Amino acid sequence: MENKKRFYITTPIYYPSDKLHIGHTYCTVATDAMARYKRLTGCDVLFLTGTDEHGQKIEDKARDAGVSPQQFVDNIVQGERGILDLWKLMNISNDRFIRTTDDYHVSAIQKIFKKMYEKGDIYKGAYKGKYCKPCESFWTESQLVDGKCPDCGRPVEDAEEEAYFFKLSKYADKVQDLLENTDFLEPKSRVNEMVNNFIKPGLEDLCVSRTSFTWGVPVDFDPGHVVYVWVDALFNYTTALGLFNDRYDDYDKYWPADVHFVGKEIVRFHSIIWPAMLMSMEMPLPKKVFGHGWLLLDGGKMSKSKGNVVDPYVLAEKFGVDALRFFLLRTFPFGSDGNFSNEALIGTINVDLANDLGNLLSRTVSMVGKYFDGQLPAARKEDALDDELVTMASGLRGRYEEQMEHYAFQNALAEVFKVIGRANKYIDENAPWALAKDMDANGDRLATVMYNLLECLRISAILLSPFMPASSAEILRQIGACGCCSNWDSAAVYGSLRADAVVVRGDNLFPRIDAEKAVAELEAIAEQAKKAALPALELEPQLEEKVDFDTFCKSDFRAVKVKACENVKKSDKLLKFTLDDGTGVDRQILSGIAKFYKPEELVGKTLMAIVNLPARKMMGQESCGMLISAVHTEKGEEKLNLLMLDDKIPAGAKMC
Ligand code: ME8
Repeated sequence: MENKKRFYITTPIYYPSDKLHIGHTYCTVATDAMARYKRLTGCDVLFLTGTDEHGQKIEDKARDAGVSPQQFVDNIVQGERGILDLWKLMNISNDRFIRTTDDYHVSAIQKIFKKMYEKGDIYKGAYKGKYCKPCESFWTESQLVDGKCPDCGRPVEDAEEEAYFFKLSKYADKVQDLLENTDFLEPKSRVNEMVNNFIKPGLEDLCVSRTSFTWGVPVDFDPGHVVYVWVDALFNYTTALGLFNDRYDDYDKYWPADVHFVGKEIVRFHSIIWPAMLMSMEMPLPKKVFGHGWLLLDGGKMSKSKGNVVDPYVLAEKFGVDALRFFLLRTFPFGSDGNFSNEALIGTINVDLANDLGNLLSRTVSMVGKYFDGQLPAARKEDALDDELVTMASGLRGRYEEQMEHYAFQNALAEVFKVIGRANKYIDENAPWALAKDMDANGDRLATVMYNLLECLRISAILLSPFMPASSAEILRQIGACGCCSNWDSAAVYGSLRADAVVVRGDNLFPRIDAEKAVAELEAIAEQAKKAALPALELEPQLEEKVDFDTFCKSDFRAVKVKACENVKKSDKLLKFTLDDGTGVDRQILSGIAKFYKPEELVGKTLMAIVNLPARKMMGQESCGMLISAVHTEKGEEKLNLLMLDDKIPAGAKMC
């Protein structure tokens, strides 16, 4: 054990603010495949995942749900169909699971914070800036994009409070050097993004404590402050090994990590803030941060609030855990974004698993059963027809390893499926059914053909085992491979399967899916989930009083087009609209909606207005009519949406 190469790999620790979706599952499955691959190659692997449970977002959600923050996160982490259940279902082989609310982690974070403070790298100041609540990120004005969070595009809020700061600026040059001159961050394309967007414009010191909420690790030497959630979260990778705590004691053994797998939007935290803090702590840096892409849905990010998340439970239960794991890593290049669709999932299952792998297995196993009663004879007769297949299968482990060492899961799987495809073609070329017609003359040749097929299946199953652990084990069982010819070494030695291996027929591993039916079922489930995700609206009570029809008909509703729109001076409520109402004379309407819209967002839009109200003056300006909006309250907050019409509708069109 002591001589084994160590490999420490981590996933991000997930926010238990909502149930996890397929995007989160993607990263954990990738990490699991890498951990299993490294174990297969003989490494002593530590695979860590966990949950990042502090922060204002969780505190707010718990309040909305009427429970304590701890109860809230407990439910999402360990409740029914929670995060732990999901990883169990997905056959995730993590060795450790950290929760940032665990006592040992909390006290270790306090010590880490104090150490950086005592060193002078954390100092007290006043924080004034912008805060994105969903991302738990502070931004300066200059970092905002169109006034919004540069990561998620959502509105930010003003924040001002006494706070501690980490001297991130002090480490800017060293971090830039790390990014530009080492392989610390991959894929390489992410390096330019980090250096050009964040380091070159000037790294500012980072606000690392908050006083406006309490759900976090308390700064023990200054009550009222809680540690910024990202400081708390990033150090999980080391507290889970025993840094500043007695819970574990293998920090020296496993740190520095070999690789942190992280999604692209949190590369900034892992490749700038994390190394800078480790430098401050005088700790070794992780060997690599790999920033993977997102799974998109209809070209956009999945999000609970959009109601477009894909539920991994539904897919795993419907198509099988291994099929889902396989699909995720076979279909999308790990470093780039990929579009998730039910059609793509079903297509991959039908083509790769049912047609290619499943068929190869069931044909081979049934032919060995039919022609040899499940056990091959020892006699052989080789042929030039075997050469290409045997050469391909013999070199497969090397080609696969080359790709896996670069985290290129998709390419590694493509190599395996080239051999599987070639083996299926080999069946057709050799037509075993024809050979079987004269067993006296062709028995030895038929045994050779069958043996080559079993060998291709054996080597493929070993190499597929990090991706599809249960199915691979079943393939090895069906082809009669014993432990010594199911391991990593034997995957490089063609001919390792015993000549007289006993083959047993088993279940069809990957049944073909009726795509049309399955897609319709999934769409119905998604529709239901979308409805369930819609926020409960607090609507204005409906009026009981009736208006007679003639009175109603007197109201003149028209389509109007916004020619210009601006804020009214000295008013933080009013917007002034110059509108084309189809009469050829501009109409001016003032509307108290500045809180909800920026003027420039509305220019060119087609809106609905009532145009025969008597003119009235607001802030000294005349308003001729009223724009129609929908209003409601959501979680106590007023919401307003202008009624927008199709731009094809001409200005002046009457609404009736
Ligand atoms: O970021 N496709 O937690 P998180 C691919 N707590 N990956 C996705 C994805 C998608 N559609 N959606 C989310 C956090 N992810 C922090 C991490 S680590 C010290 C702290 C990935 O639950 C996302 O990119 O919001 C991230 O890597 C991970 O899920 C966890 O996201």
